Amino acid sequence: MTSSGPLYLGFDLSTQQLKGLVVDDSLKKVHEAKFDFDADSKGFNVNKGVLVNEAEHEVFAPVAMWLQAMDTLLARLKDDGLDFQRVKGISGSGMQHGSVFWNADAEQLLAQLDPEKTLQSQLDRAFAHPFSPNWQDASTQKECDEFDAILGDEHQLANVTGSKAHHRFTGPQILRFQRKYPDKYIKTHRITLVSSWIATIFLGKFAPFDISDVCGMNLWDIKAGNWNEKLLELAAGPSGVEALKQKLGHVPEDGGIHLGNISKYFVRRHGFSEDCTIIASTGDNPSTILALPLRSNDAIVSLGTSTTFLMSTSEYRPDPATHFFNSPTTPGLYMFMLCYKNGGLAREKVRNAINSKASVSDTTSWTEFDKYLLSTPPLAQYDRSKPMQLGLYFPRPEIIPNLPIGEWHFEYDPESGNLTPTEKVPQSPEQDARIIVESQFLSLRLRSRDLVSSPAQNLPPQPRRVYMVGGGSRNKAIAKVAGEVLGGSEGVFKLDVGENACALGAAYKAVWAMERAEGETFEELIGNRWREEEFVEKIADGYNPEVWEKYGRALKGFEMMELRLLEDKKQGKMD
Ligand code: XUL
Repeated sequence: MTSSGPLYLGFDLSTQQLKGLVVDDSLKKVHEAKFDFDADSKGFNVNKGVLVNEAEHEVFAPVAMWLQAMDTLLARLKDDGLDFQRVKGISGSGMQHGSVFWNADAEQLLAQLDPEKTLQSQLDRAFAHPFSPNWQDASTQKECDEFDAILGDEHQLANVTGSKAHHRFTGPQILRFQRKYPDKYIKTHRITLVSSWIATIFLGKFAPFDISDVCGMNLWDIKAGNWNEKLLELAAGPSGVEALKQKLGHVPEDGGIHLGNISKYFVRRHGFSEDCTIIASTGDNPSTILALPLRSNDAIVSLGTSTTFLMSTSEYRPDPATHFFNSPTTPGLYMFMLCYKNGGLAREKVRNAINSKASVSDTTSWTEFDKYLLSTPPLAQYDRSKPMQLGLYFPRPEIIPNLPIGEWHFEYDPESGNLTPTEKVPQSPEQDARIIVESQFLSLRLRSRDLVSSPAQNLPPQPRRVYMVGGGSRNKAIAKVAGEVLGGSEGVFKLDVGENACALGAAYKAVWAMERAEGETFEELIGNRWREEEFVEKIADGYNPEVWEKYGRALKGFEMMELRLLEDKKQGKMD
């Protein structure tokens, strides 16, 4: 790269922050900046980036706050020394499923932005509804039941759209919006996802959904490559399918499509080059798998506010318990995903209890948590005559499995198969550190076991590599346990910019879209430029036959525990 070489800018609009990350054409990160919604935004009163209406289980974010964040973030990138003139391509990553409802004035407002004024001051009038339903929203149970039923059952819906109905998916959200706010729905001229919202802002006109993120709506028929009419009809309500189709727009097949040049507003206000190209933006999870040239049988574990487990695969094997999406870049490949609502916040709760008991002054320190995580034996089983300790920790209603807020503990004897409920672990909260981390990884192992294959001769099916990304990837103790539970014949790795994987994936998508040769896949282009020694670090060993087998025995008890709790829920034993 020369100091005048091209640069590529990736944005990541996630639950708690907006980030911008810039790479050069050798994939090296050269700039980054962030805007934290709780700490930096003014006038929105959000907590962890969102607002909550407990009574209706609604979770949503003010769209104007994202505009404010974008105004500030661009200034911060400038302060970081970014020469906007060199930015050749921009793409984005948006938290999945969230929708933005634009009004009929939006098109004109976007096209005529005054470079003397901020985005927030001009575009806060562009929305039919000021809030974007967030992926943590759980207000759509009724609508989900209708979505699951309309094609026959949840299996059929998963076959067609890649997922059964989920509260957060955009189709059920649109259905509820349309019923709750019929006037606002009629006034909605266009609906964007968070990802296409980013592209829209920079393009200065409506950007389409991308071929991967559209699979997070429960509306898109993945195999047919089109909207499913029955599902659209359900979501659209009285104003009909055609009106909804117009609000949704068309979906280009090519994830690397050049949507157009950057809006003049950014050229005049920030000094971007006129020919800077806007590339389709995708969801945060599809973007994460673009942060490296992922091979099949490698797995990514993203430890953020949510926990997600991602693999790239050529097999489309939908199941109501999992998700399949189109690859954001490569036709014929799919992204397999597991998504949990309880991740970082649940671990933090245990950490806080440990720190409070030990009177640690820095309440956010992980030192004590890690100490107990590593000193407690697997499954808190000190010798084989004792039962294994299993537990589930859900400070938020969980998706996998579908259980309400709660914490449950069981003892499991793998010899007899006996599973006995208990109040808590023998030494709480210290041993909870081990049990909560194990429980999160056991759930991943349980649900990905049919998708992984043997990575080398004589090895049982397991991932070849486990890559850790997201805020939790900083924690090497957690990485060690991830390897013990999940395996990983080559080990557990951390990306150099693992905490910004989504933004990095977006920037790489822009590199690929702008620099690909005819027919060159994302994996080929990024694979050729990838510098393993510089970009990844091995942080834990991965497969250890003895411990891995032990967790294999625990898996049966873990599955029984979940089934028993689901049965209790069905019988009304939980409120
Ligand atoms: C995925 C999901 C979350 C969000 C926010 O289905 O809901 O992972 O994308 O990260």
